Amino acid sequence: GGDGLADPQEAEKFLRLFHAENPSAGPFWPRLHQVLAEIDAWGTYTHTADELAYGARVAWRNSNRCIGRLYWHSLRVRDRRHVDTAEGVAVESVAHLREATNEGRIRPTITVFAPDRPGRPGPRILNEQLIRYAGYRALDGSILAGDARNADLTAMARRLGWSGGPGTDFDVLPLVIEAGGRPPLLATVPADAILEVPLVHPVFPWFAELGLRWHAVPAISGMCLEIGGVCYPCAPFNGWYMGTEIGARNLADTDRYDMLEVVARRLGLDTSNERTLWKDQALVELNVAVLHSFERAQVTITDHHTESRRFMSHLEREERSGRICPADWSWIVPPLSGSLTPVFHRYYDDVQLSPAFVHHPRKSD
Ligand code: HEM
Ligand code: NRG
Repeated sequence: GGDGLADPQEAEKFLRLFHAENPSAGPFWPRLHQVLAEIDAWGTYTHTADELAYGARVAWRNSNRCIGRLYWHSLRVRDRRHVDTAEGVAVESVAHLREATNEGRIRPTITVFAPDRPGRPGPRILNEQLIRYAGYRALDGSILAGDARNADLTAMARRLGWSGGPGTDFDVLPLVIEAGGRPPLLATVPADAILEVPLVHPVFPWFAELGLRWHAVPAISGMCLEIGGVCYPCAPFNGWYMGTEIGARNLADTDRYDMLEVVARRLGLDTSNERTLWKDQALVELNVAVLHSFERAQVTITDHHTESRRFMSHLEREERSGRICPADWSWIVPPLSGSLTPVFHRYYDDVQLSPAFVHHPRKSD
């Protein structure tokens, strides 16, 4: 839990799973006794490199909200448990971005930093993702530029001494990293570690003039990786985007970039009445632009039709392996054309298995 103590029952459950699914890993009982003795002596224990890698992959497999789990087995695991300083986390997070970005051929990757131990909490990245766009809030609370979702973190970074970016809608925030009980460190992510895609439309030349862009890699840094009772509070991971995350949420939600009306106007749609379905039409064109632009830039991205079919194969494969595959319908069904995808037309078990990724309480306020 939060105190850095590892629950011996959670440790045993994980070791059973690890040895059941990895018969070549050696005998279970000696390892269990070793781990229980470690917990007795220190309140926690140290995973082997194989246990860590497997635990991280199974945490992905157990992510009920993730539609992208078919390739859970191929997650690249960077074992950086010896890194526990804010400077070290900054350097290795940037290295993670470079390796994961791979010039657009994105590689699903996780970097695992030092765990919580009794009396010695591990480091923390306060940003929700390694790459996030600043949101600049005026005194009256309105948003002057950027991503409103990150306005709290932006304000926090400024309190800590960040002078702010140029003030565009797409200024990348510095990393805000806590470690060793010291005040948070601000670390700039170098521009050449951030791949971005300018958005254009395959048919409408005016679309490029909107000046929209998005970063190539979604790298979640605000979740704790829990394996066998041990919490790794700093374990940024990434896969690649599904187009709807950008086109149907980040750029479309009214409390994010809120672009539908602008797009609809440029399309010449009748926006006087919702029943013309101008929002729906604009939403489709925005999503067409996202998929087209990433493809043009040779950056890995998936569409919601393909990914839904892959997820159905994943479900089938898991069931054939004798496992249940828990899922959260409300997160799995894409936010665009839900009923056109097979994932819409059924329900799922939604139990929480372990290992798991768990949200930290938001700390940026
Ligand atoms: C959530 C797709 C890789 C763990 C999601 C969501 C999508 C998605 C569409 C829902 C996001 C939302 O609605 O905001 C994908 C795709 C991947 C991928 C296409 C490509 C390989 C990964 C990897 C991990 C992971 C590598 C972990 C190792 C998660 C978790 C969530 C999630 C924990 C829930 C996040 C939250 O609660 O905010 N994924 N994912 N995914 N994914 Fe994946
Ligand atoms: N919707 C968020 C990202 C959430 C996770 N999505 C992934 N994860 N694709 C956004 O930035 O739009 N992943 O690890 O690939």
